Order: sequence, then C-alpha cells, then structure tokens
Amino acid sequence: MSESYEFVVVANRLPVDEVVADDGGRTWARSPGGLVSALQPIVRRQGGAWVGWTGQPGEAPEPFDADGMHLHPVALSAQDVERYYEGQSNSTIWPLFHDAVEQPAHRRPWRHAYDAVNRRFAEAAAQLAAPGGTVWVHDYQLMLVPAMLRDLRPDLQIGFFLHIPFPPVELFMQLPRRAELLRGLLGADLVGFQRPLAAQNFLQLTARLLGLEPQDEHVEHEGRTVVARAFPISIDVGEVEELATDPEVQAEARRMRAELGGDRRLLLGVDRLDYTKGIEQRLEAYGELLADGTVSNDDVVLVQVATPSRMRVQEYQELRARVEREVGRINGEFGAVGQAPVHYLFQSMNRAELVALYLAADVMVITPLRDGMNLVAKEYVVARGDDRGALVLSEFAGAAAELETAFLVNPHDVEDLKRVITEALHADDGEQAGRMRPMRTQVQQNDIDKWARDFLETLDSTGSTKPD
Ligand code: ADQ
Repeated sequence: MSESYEFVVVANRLPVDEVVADDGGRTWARSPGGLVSALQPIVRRQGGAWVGWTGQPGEAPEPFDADGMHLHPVALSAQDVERYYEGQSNSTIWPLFHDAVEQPAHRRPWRHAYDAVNRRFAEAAAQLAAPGGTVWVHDYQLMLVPAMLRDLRPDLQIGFFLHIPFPPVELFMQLPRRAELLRGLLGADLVGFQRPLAAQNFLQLTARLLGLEPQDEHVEHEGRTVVARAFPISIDVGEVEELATDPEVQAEARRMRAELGGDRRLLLGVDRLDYTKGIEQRLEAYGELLADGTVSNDDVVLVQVATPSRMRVQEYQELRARVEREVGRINGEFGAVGQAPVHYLFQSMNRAELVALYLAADVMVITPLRDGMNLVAKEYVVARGDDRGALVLSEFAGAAAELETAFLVNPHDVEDLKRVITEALHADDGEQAGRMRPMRTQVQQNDIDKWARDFLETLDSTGSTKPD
C-alpha cells in the first residue's frame, strides 16, 4: 500500500498557488489566508495530507510535498470547472445558501458534474487516509464527500465544516435532489457551521426530509450519531497584530492617509467582488449622503477594495459593471479635479497593504446582505490596537453575533445605512474605544487556532471510535 496519512484535509483548493518565476520556472507558494495558516501546522504536526484542486483546469500535477504537507492535486477539466465549480457550486448552491439574493440557477449537467467531482475528491481521500485516521472536509463545493467517503472507508473519523450560511428550511427545500445533499453531509461524524441557527436548520431538515429524529445537537443516522454544532471561524490574530505594529506598515498607513487628503475622514470597504457583500447598497447610501449634503467630498473619502472573484460567472460580470458604473457616477457628480469621493481598486492586495488600509480607515463599512462570518471585520478590530476607528457591520454577517459593540446595520434599508454610517463618522474617541476594545478582546480570545482545536477535539470525541 502507498503511504497513508493520519490527518487529511479535503478542500476545493489546495493551500498553495503556482508562481511563475522570472526565468519561467514554476514553483508553489503557500496561499494567503487564515484557514491555510491555521491548518498547516496541524497538517504538518500530524504528518498530514491535503486534497484539493490547483486552480488550473486540465491534468493534475503529481502529488508533492510543500511546507511539511503532502499535497494531492485533484484534476478538474475545463468542463468540470464550468459545471461543478462555476455552475453547481457558485450559481446554484452559493446564491441559494445566501438567502437567494441572486436567483439560483438549476441545471442537470451541473449536478452530474458536482457528483462526479465530489466522488473524485472522496476517492483521493479514501486512498490517502490511514486506518482509523481523521478527514476534515471543507465547504459547499464538497457536500457529498462525507457520505461517499464513509461508504469507501467506514473506519474513518470524518468532519465537515461549512464556511457559508446554511439556509432556512423553506429555501433549502427548493434545491433539486435536496435529500441527497443532506445525506451527503450526514456521512460526517461532526458537521460544523458558523452559527447555531444554521446547525438547527440542518437538524430540522433531517426530520423533514429524511424522517430522522434530531435531539439537541445531534441526530442518529444509519446506526451512527451525527453531531451538528456551531464553530464560528476566526483569524490568525498574531499575524494581523504583527503587521499592525510593524513600523513600515504604519508608515504606509500614514502615507495613504496623506495622499487621500489628510483632513478627510476615510471610509473603507474590503470585499471579494460578490453580490452577497452589499457593495451596491453601500455605494447607494454613500452617494445619497453626498447628494443630500450630510457629507461632502472635502471631508470624506471612500476607498473600496474589490477583489476579482469568479469573473467567468455572468452574475459577477454584471455586478462588476453595475458597481463600476455607480462609482463613475458618484465621482462624476461629486468629485473635483484631483479629489475623487470614491477610490475603487479592483485588485487583490498583499496582507501588509491591507492592514495599512485598516490602520488608515476611520470607518470600516461591512454591509453584506448575508455572510457566513466575514473575516475582514475581525481583521479590522484586531488591527486597531490603538482603540481608534469604527466598525459598521451588517446584522446579516455571522460576525455580528460576536462583535456586538459594532455599529450594527440593516444593509437592506438604505436609510438605516445612511444613519449608522453618519453615527460612526461622528463617534468621539471615547465611544470609539468603548466599542473597539471589547471586540478586539473577543477576537483575541477566539482566534483561528482555537477554532481548529475546538472542532478537532469535538470530532475526536464524536462518532466512530478508532480501532485500537
Ligand atoms: P469570503 O467570502 O471570501 O469567505 P471573508 O470572510 O471576508 O470572505 O474573507 C476574505 C479574506 O480575504 C479575508 O482574510 C481578507 O483579508 C481577504 N481579502 C479580501 N479582499 C482582499 C484583497 N483585495 N486583497 C487581499 N486579500 C483580501 C468565506 C465566507 C465568509 C467566511 C470565510 C471563512 O463567505 O463568510 O468568513 O469564508 O470561513
């Protein structure tokens, strides 16, 4: 038998990105992001493996080792990318699980591709996991994997974590082959969600669709106990604190502020360009505040960083066009030569630049219509060790449950958005500190390492017992 691994992570993407050097040579660099930095030490410590896609269609490279992890690429053809990834994952499940803020599309070929690709991931994990080993499956692209893997390898301990919201019962009921998806998740011993309500929705559905009898946080299925519980994800607190106290990052923050006009108050938005993030609602509110004279281009500026995302999906192209038109309209109507009210950056940023922006921002505006958690909110409050700044946060972000002293807002209500943004702009030093301090403590005490530990300890005490 080939090598086997005690701990296997299964996620749509591998934790590395391919980098092309100046001489044309190709190497792999660890992807940025909290999930990767949280899981990498665990994978490495346990001599673990990671199953995922490289992000490029076509043949998969041979398995390789990087950063002390064994990486096992899964191949996706161009058609798989179109049907499994852009189709079923991002045009059916993603919108439906975010309260259908965009209309979910349903196509049979997408579902078939989703099945086939999920099977490929399950087979790879089955081949790699040691007897009685632990497999941790991630997110909405791979919801059938737990049951497929359990069929192949009943000896394994299987955990699943959903990074996005889980929809209310009535919405989930709209999904074609809804029971199958539910059975897919029930293959796990532990199903983790961002919020307790999501776990409750899931358990209720097992009763409604499969006639099971859930109790508290668990349900019996095919002779096993499946636990469903919330594990709110967090950030790598140490990394953000280190950047935020780096003199170079602080100098960059001062430079940014000076360039944007030293006396203007800086509003900041940082999101993947996604219709769930409420970027249009934010722009609408800001445009109205400028139009009715509550704020003026002389005393405020909005920096909106929008990371390109899923740009081959039509809804995302349309969103980009709408956002860019609105930015153009606001700048055209309210700008002056050399001084625009909106600075729009359609690009990815490195971590240092991002943290410099957090340090520079007077008001961070986070207005998703629905969001599993929202890590930008947690990054912002941890970066502000100076107790300054204000966080405007949508009630519909998972993070709102923990960041209770934020300026909470209903992003569907433009009047509420305008009122709360104005309030945040006027908060004095005492109010800023009084709100920021408890939020920072909350995140410091609940960082991503604790999240991973809590999940894995719960998994360890759940479900199938390991053979001696
Ligand atoms: P996302 O929807 O991608 O994640 P979020 O939680 O905000 O949203 O995480 C984004 C991450 O990307 C943050 O760490 C942020 O710093 C980084 N980022 C954003 N814009 C960037 C830019 N322009 N350049 C560089 N980095 C940028 C999904 C769910 C969320 C859930 C996370 C984790 O939708 O609800 O919080 O997974 O579970």
